[in-house]
Amino acid sequence: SGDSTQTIDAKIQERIAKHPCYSEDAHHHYARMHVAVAPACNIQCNYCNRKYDCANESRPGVVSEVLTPEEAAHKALVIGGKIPQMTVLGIAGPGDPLANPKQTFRTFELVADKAPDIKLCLSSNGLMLPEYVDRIKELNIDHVTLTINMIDPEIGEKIYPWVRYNRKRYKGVEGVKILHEKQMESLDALREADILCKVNSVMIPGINDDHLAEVNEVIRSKGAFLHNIMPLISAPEHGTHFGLIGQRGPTPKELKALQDKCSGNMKMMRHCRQCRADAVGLLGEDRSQEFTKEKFLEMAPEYDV
Ligand code: CLF
Repeated sequence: SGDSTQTIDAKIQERIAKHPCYSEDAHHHYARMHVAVAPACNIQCNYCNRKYDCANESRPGVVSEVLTPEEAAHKALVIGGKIPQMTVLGIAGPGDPLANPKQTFRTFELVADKAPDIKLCLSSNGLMLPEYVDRIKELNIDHVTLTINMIDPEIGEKIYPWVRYNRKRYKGVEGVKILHEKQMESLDALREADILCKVNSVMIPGINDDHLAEVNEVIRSKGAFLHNIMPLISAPEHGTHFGLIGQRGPTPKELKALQDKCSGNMKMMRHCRQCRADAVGLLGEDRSQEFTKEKFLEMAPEYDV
């Protein structure tokens, strides 16, 4: 594809070399683990059924079991010791990690203290990110994913029925404008802090499919490193609202056409597996059942730097 012809600065190359989502090469060799410590969410997405993950996308299966920071750190250290290719700890849900800042940052602190070589990765809608960017930098969280599905509040209104900000719920376009402003501020803040920012966008046919190329332009101009356009997964059994009213996901061909259209502008991620908030293993491999709470609490962390 056209993506591979783009050269990446050697220093950045080093920062992404062991991150399975940021580097396509790395995903064959390196694994990620998610810990589900963040139950609350501050926005409502029409396409979301709150089983979500890095993408705030809905996936089939059981709802992730929410852990305390202490349990999550224990789990991360157990898994880090057992799976040698484990390089990244991500916090991605099941709500928005920055709507649960105490749990999210405490978990990262506990793990960084014992396993400083594990890379920390955070996924958020960006609503609260400007407030926490200093904390993110201090904790050496070098990878942040923002889920950005629109830059036009009128399109956003079809995706987000409400946004809760500073303890107040804003409905419709009023809420979406706040979300949009905060997402743009987040891109700027991450660029200024030199934190590698990936943007995830969910392609929703008839809603934002024609709009995501503009999103791509804007995030590129604001210094995002990578764009991951993912398909809406809509099936009524996943409980998605759009699924229930007949909203379809894009066909693989439609998705690829959009990714190709954007690939001239910036690097596109094409190997995303839309994982769950408690996924463990190589992308596309789910070993979470080996590390359920019942099981990992019985295992001793054998983490060895
Ligand atoms: Fe997890 Fe997300 Fe970090 Fe990766 S997932 S928090 S950036 S370590 Fe990766 Fe999963 Fe796709 Fe996300 S394959 S859904 S892009």
